Amino acid sequence: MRTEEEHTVYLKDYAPTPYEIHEVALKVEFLGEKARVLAQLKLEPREGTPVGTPLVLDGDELTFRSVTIDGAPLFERDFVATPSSLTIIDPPLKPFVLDTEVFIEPDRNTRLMGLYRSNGVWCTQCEPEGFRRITYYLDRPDVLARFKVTMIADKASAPVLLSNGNLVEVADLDDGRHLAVWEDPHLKPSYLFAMVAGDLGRITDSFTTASGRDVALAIYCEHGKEGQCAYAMDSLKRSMAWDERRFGREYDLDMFNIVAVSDFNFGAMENKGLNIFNDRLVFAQPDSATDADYARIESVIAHEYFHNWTGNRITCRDWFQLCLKEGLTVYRDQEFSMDERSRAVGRIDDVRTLRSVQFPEDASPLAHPPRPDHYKEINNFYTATVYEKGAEVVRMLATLLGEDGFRRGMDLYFSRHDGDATTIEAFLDCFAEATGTSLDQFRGWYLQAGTPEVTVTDSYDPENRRYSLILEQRTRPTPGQPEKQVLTIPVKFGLVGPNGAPLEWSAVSGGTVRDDLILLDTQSATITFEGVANRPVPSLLRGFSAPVKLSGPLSQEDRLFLARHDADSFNRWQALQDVATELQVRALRGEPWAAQRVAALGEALEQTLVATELDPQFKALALALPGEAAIARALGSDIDPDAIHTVRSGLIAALVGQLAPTLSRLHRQLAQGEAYSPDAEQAGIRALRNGALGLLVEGRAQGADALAAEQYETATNMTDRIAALGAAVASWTPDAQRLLDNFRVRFTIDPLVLDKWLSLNGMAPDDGALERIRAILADPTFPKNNPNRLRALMGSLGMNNPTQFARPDGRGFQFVADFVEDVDKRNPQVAARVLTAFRVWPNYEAGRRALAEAALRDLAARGTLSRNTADILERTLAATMA
Ligand code: B3K
Ligand code: ZN
Repeated sequence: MRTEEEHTVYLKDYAPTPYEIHEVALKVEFLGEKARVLAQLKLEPREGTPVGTPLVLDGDELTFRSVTIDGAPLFERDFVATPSSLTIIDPPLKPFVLDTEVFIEPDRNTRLMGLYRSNGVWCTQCEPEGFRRITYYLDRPDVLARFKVTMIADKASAPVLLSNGNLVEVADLDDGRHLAVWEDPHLKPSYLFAMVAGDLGRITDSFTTASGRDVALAIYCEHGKEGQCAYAMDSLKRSMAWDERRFGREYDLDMFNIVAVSDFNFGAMENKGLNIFNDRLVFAQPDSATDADYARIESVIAHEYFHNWTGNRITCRDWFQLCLKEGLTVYRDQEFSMDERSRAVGRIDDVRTLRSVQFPEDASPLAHPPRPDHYKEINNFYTATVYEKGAEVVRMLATLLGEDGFRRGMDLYFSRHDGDATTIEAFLDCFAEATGTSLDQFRGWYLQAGTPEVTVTDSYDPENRRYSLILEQRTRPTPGQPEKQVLTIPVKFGLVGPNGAPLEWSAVSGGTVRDDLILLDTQSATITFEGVANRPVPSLLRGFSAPVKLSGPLSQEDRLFLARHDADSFNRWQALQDVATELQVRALRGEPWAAQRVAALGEALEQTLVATELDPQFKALALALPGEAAIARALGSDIDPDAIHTVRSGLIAALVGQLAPTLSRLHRQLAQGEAYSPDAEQAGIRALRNGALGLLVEGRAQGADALAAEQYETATNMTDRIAALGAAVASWTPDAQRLLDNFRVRFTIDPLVLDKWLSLNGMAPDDGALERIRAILADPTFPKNNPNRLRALMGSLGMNNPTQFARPDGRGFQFVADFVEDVDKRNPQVAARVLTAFRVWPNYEAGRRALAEAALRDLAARGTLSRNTADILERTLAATMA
């Protein structure tokens, strides 16, 4: 495999730069297809830098024009300029000013890193290493400087000129051009730099901070979309208020701007004072966005805003520390969404995401710790492990230290490190110091890959009224980490008595137990409770208090008992999931269906559905039985997706046979008359109603297909319409193709709605799926460079279509590999992301395993790949050597 220049970066090699940059003055002229960038850097050798240490600035695809130091041009022997670096051989050993001039080509930038053009609008993406595609720089997060930016563009085509910080000057120039000068008073790393120039509409609002600062808020968007930005604006204001209330954090500039763009490699970016968003995370109106879209917009707006403190004011020393800002900020946005909506439901949702995205990563050849210690391509480490597991680690910290202790640690972190580029160790030190707790062992969570498995057995001695729990932890080896450390695992628990009430105990010994928390910090622990009147049913890992796989001592009866009685709503939900999973795993291992057990699950679901104390959204989650991927995870190896599909369909058909009357009644009764609102309460009712419909269709209940078709036709909002269509497509009913065609015609204009259609095409389980996808990609009108479109279609095929991706004839693997090779030439980040669908390949049964490996090897043999894609491919294939 030939790849771009290759090198591995190691955490142990970290050293500060020999030169510091204090100030940056950029002047950017937007000239048709090109842009001219003049950069003036005020530099100073760091104390101790030896004479003659070269200054090496990063670049990437830059066209060099000129360089001066303190105003004087350099001789050719004094510097080396290439598209990817500028080296000053022997810089002055005192403060000096470096001026450079380069040209760049935003119109040809299909990688969407650096300065590029989306729908005619110039915009930037610099994290992690995009600034070097704009100008020569020390492009790393520990170089903090003050930025002043002058933008010059044609006024008619780019009336809006935005950058970070505050607008300090505007002026009209001759020949129709104008300029804007922006100054950011805060020191920042280059990855937080941003610039937007174009013809955009906007909505405005304002927010007054707790200490009385008036902040002008604006969301910029394509003309005509202003009406779709209201929910994002509302989410922003609620986020600003929440961060003041919950963490005492205020905003620190006079303006806060958000720009929605159509071409963006991921969700959004927290540039200081100028967040840039993928438009799918800004635009919402009831007939094109679903409840889930609204919730996602709320959480990402919050996430990027919260970065202002966790990420921007306090940033990362190096990219190994990425989860210092990402894990912590995901934790904060999860808490925000739970406070704004429902805690119980939010927790289940977050755990579902963790298990479906991060657990598979952690069990794959791509497994890595939340804080990795080496990388070849940092873009490949914006992963579920860094984000979602990173958030779980922070959540465990909060669980261990309690609400007050956690807040004291956060306060210390904010006060001690404001203005720093820092590390995970420094972060943990704040909590250790603020609470007097040693976190040495806890730190292992950041350094170790793999999902720990916690196995629990129990025994009850009625004579002595003694109950014991034996807990053991184990983490399997992951690539590069054959030996694993014992971790500190907080296991929240309760003992539930026969009538459903908590069981008391008089004394507890062995292990560390604090109130409702077992601290498992040894490889195994036996915990004995004295004075326990009856055999309890243990409710373990309440609220999913640690990101582990738990296998407990519970029988099906115990689980169904907890599903009804547990005071912890997470475990009520978990109990039903576990029962459904176990039934399917048994069937897949060749045991005949135990009709009685299925009936008992059906009964428990029925009781859940009619329980008056449970909220509809929770019920909807209970109805969402573990998907095919979850069953595959429970099996672990020798996966045959077709067998899983068959078994799961069998279980659903049996359950629906029992539940159909209740499900139909719910569907009828929960129809909403009032006007659509995205609030959690209404959304919960829709989720339950649509969950009922989905199950009826999946279980092939009589009349269900027609019901779905009818709902599709008569729906008054996108949530209900797409739910009906999705149900038809997922079960590939006789109406599915007709409804899909109808949807395509009905929504020709809105690209974000097109994405929904593309996703459904990507996940359709029928045998015609690949041919349809091939035809979509071959259509000359298909926007083949837009990341949203590509990911909607191909991400969905790779990640949400287990039977067609892993077809037994290997055509699914081949198809995705061909796509990766093609798109890699234009957008390596999209290609690498789609390729990660293969990470599960070692777990397939032998036939599919061989086919998947062949597709990967063939891709490796086929020519030059980007560093992004080559890195994923190499690591994915390394599994064979493990
Ligand atoms: N920090 C950005 C992600 C940048 C991804 C670069 N490949 C968005 C976020 O996490 O908030
Ligand atoms: Zn983030």
